[in-house]
Formats: sequence, structure tokens, C-alpha cells
Amino acid sequence: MTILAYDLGASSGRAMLGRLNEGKIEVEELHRFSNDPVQVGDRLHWDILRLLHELKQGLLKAKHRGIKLDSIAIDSWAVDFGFIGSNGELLGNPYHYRDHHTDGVMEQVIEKLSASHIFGRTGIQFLPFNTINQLAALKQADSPLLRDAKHFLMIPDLLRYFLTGEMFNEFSNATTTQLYNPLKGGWDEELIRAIGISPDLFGQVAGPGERVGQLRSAVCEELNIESVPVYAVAEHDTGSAVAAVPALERSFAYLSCGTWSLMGTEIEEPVINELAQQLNFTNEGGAYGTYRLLKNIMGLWILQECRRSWERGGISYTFPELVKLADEAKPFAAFIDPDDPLFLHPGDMPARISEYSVRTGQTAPEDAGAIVRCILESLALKYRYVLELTEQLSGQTFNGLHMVGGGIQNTLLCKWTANAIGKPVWAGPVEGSAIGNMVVQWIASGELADIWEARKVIRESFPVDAYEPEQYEEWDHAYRSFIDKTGIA
Ligand code: LFR
Repeated sequence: MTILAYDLGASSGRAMLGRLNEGKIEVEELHRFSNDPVQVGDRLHWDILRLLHELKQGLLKAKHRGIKLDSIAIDSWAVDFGFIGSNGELLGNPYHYRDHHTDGVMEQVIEKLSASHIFGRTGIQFLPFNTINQLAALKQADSPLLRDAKHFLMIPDLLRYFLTGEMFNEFSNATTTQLYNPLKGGWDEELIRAIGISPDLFGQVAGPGERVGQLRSAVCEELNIESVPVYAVAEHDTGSAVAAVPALERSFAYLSCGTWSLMGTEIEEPVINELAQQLNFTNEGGAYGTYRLLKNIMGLWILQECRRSWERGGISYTFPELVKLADEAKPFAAFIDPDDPLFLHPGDMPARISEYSVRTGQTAPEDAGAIVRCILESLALKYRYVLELTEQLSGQTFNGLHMVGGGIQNTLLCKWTANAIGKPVWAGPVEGSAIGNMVVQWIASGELADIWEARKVIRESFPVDAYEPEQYEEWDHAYRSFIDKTGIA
């Protein structure tokens, strides 16, 4: 049995082949492509048709290798969407969640509806780019899109629609809109109306593991291939990544590490109370009745943007080169709060780190090594802060931290994370989201029994690297200074 998982990240996408052989999962990268957002005037868009083209390239590569696929599923980042008009065609190009059109909108939405009202109905953390704010921004701008829109589809919903001709709103992604009510188990029509949007745009919600169509004949004819069943999985990549955490115990903490760092724990019922709202934790829906009580941390985005800035200035570094420079730089020289709004949008990140340092009375890191060291140490220390909040909020104590996702290839970050939290880090698998996408396809087709059997199989199939904490005192001291300089607590 060979299945295909498309995993789309903010900077690249992959088509991964998965096979289940004698209780072990084998994955193979069939096709990898870059995901390049496009700036048009003041607006930043996703190049959705290019992404569809790349999905088709994956299907062609499978065909050329004589591989018969048994099923397909897609996962991607959350919150973003497109609209379909009355003729069934896409209207406009989806906006990128880092676009500036939502600037200041979240504050207005909260002012109008109140934070406790929104959180009480959705359990979702307040992030300026949440779908609720993007839709409110379009409404305020009197976007013509809203006049012609008939259906609201999120990124994987859209791509799935292009491939199958069927429209569904997948559950895990739907929860990230901050317009889905997990308590009543459906779209929150009152909230949707309150931001001036028609609830009619929102369609049937499909759960991870549901069969949601098959490759449509137009696609099969174009590529000269046979049709393949398509499943909904946890189409929010973080939902898929957490499904792939190779935990053996029910109570575990995770860090899904990529462009974003998502840290928290898995729960069975959303935690919607005052403390969760005050700490700005989220309850995102996952596979098979699970929820993720977690917090977004800005993650390796800041480092990726620094690298792009240096590249624009004519200096190209590879990530391993940057990590090596960081390792050689002076420890604990300056700290940033990675989640300062200064770091959210694309731009000259080294300059913003300088600006932040000056604002907080620190000496700005000058060269690439010092800047990268500042970013990685600050991330590790922020992880400690959020892990402690997760323990406080969930009433659990974790004996270590599972790290999954591409970011774990940065072994210095894994090591510093163990040091910062003073607990072991278990790192693996790297392809967390793609594997989580696959196991839901296998559960759906009956090859695996449930998520816990899947986690056991993942544990037996992929290496997990253990990092033991070291230099606890130095890191504990640095943590006090990090809290003091950033003023986050
Ligand atoms: C990670 C992620 C996060 C979400 C952010 C924006 O890839 O999906 O979970 O908050 O991207 O969609």
C-alpha cells in the first residue's frame, strides 16, 4: 500500500510517499518545491495556482515511477483561505497571513465583541492574523471579494477542491479561524454575523479520516492517470505534526518546530477558562477528538528572515554555517522576545533585532554569529517560559519535551532547549506533519487501529535523538536575565 501526503509549509512543500511494511513506516520524498509568496503592490499573496501545479507534478512523478497510489491527503499552515464564486471558480488570490491588511483589526474586533466573548465561544488564542480578523479586514475595506463569494475554503480545502471538485471545510483547520465553536460542534454563526460576514459561506465540516472525494476526471485526463481516493486528515500541519509525536504516555509536552514553534500538550476537551484566555493559550482541534492546548512562538522564522536579509545584501549563508557561527559566538550577550510584534512581518530582521536591543537597553548583537546566537538562545528560553505555563494551565508536570519537525535538524537548538528547560528533549521525527498526515490515512483505511497504535509504529520506525540537559545553573541564570530584559512575565 503506497499513499501520498502533501505537506505544505510557509517556505516549501513536499509530496511524500508512505508505505507501511511489517509494522514499520517508510517515507520517501517524491517531490519537493519552494513556496514563494508574491508581493503585488501593498499586498502579500500565496501563489495558490503554482502550489496546485506542484501537487500535479507530484502525481506525475508517481506515475512515471509506476507507483499506484492508494490514497492522497493534504496538510498546510492554518488560518488562510480563498473564496469560490457562483461559477465554481476561485475569486482572487489568497492573502498571506503576514500581510499588513489586518494591522490594528484584532484590537477593533476585540473592542466590538470583547475578548471573553470570542474566547468563550472558540477557545482560540488571539493572533492578529486569525481568519476572524482577516475577514473583518476585508469587510472593513469593502472588498469586492465578499460581494461575489459563495464559499469559504481554507488552503488545503481549496487545493482539495481543485483536485476533487468537492467542497468541504476540514475540522482542524476550521478551528483556527476563531469562528468555530467546539462546544456546540460547528461554525459559530453568531460570531460570523457579528463581523459582518454571511454564515452561508461556511460549508460542511469534514473530520480527519473522512473520505472527501477522489481525483476528478479533469485531473485524471490532464495527467493521464487513474483516479485515487482523497481523505481529509488533520489538514492543519500542526495537527498532523502532533498526531505524529511518538509519545508512549498520554500526558506529554511537544514542540512542533519549523517556521513557527508550537508548544503545548494534547487534551481531550478544550480548556476554556479565564486563565487560558489570560495566558493566551489556544485549543486547536486535532485528529480523532483530540485538542491541542498550545501557544504559538515565533520560531525559526526570525532566523529565516535574517538569512534572506543577508542574501539581499549579497552574503549567502547556509543554515549549518549560521548555526556554527552562533555556536562560536559569546553566550547570553543579548535577548529578544521572539513574539514581539516587531518580528511578525517580513523585513530587515537584523535591523529589527538591533532596534529591539536598543529599546530594551541592551547592546545590539552586531555580526551574524551574535545575531543568530541571540535568536536561538532567546527561543530556547522562551520555550522554558511557555512549557512552565503549559504545566500551570494543564495541571501536569512533564518529564521531558518531544520535538518534531524540520527545526530539529538544528541540533544546537535542541541541545539549548534541553539546557533551558532543564529536562530531556526527545527529537524526532523530522517529517512530523507528513507522517501525521499519513497515519490518519492509514487509520481511515483500516491499516492502523487508532492514534495510539500509530504513535507506537512511528516510535519504532524513526530515530529519536535524546538530549540531556547540561549547564543548568548558567541557563537558569540566563533565564532570569531573559525575563528581566524582555519584560514578558
Ligand atoms: C505552522 C502554522 C501554525 C499557525 C501558523 C499560521 O505552520 O500552521 O500552527 O498558527 O502556521 O497559519
